[in-house]
Amino acid sequence: MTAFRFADTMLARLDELGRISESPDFLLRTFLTPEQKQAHEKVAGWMREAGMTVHHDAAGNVVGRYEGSQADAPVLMLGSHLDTVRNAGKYDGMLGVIAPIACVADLDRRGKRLDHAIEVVGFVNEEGTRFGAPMTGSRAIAGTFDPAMLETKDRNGVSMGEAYRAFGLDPAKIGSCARRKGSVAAFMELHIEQGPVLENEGLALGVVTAISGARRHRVEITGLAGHAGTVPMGQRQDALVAAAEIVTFIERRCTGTPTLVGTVGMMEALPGAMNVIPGMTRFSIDIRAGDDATRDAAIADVLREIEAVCARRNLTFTVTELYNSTATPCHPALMDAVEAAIRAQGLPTMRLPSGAGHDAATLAPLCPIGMMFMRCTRGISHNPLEAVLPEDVEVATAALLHFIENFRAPVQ
Ligand code: HGY
Ligand code: MN
Ligand code: MN
Repeated sequence: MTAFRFADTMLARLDELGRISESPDFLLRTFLTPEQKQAHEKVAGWMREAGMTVHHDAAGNVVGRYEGSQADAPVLMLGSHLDTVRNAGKYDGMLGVIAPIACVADLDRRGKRLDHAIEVVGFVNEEGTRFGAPMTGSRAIAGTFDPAMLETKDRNGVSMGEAYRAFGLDPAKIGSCARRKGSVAAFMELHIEQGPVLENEGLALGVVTAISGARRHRVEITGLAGHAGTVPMGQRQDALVAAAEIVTFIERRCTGTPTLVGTVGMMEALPGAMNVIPGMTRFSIDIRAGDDATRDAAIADVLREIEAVCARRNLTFTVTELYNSTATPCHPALMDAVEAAIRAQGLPTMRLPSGAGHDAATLAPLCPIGMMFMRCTRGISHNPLEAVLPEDVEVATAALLHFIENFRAPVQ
């Protein structure tokens, strides 16, 4: 063990959370599961050890609070998500919860209180892995949760609303999580970069300038299941071949435009037998860009292509939009404060945009937002190969503590 002030405990905790999984073979911790409950209870214990009071809000977020000297001063909120993608790494999200807890624990050890309270939030369902619709916890706090998302279903046909009730929460109360505008001075999120830029530049930490806007759709194409051996090639209504044409169109359309990316991450061919022509396919579309106009133009072209392919092949289709987030700038004063905090560690830094979505973007309607990026090895994320350097964890936490102790509420 080294003599780090923060990193040893933090990495041990991140390993502990990394072992709370729905699968024995890979990390998977999704929304409204026993594993969510287990992870949140562990985090709640660490929050209490750090001198915070803890509550679980109606959306399922775990919220730690470290009081300030002025009870009604707008709070400085920090945090990130505790849920994961399938076959995840153990730093995406979790780092941004464990680090501010370590900062508050340090303040508590020194008996230091700020004028305002500090809140650390472990958000639920930032990824949308189980139901497709993401950002549930941060939307609840921002007051932008859309109850229609309660109708989205997981792969077993369980709706988000049913899952809430089975978990012991009343989805009708999610609206009570919404914070009053002006009650939160700012939201700050530490997150791994999930890309190669910082590592390529030899930098441990970066200042996030803006967060890309993403839109997610679920597509269902219906043709006619048939016998693989008897239906002539020219008489098929093959839903999977149509989907394949659309997937390659998405790649072509999203290649060559800076910041524009398109991904089909999930694909189901039904009924799913080797000797049956797929009568139905269900797949996801995730398209994002640094600006909404670029993204929306690509999506319009993709939707036209879906219509054209299905018309040509005598198929029907439905498209459901699950998520639509706008490209979100970080607050200039918070960017400056993050930069100052990084430089106070004696480090060079840079400003860079985030291609990944984050809870911070969802909170922008509520309060000024800022993000600090930390290098991750080879920029790999959403993959168990996700890795960080202990010394980066140490200096990121020291910089975050500097940000917290020098925080001045930006003008809203
Ligand atoms: O999809 C994203 O950008 C994030 O990991 N939820
Ligand atoms: Mn992620
Ligand atoms: Mn994340």
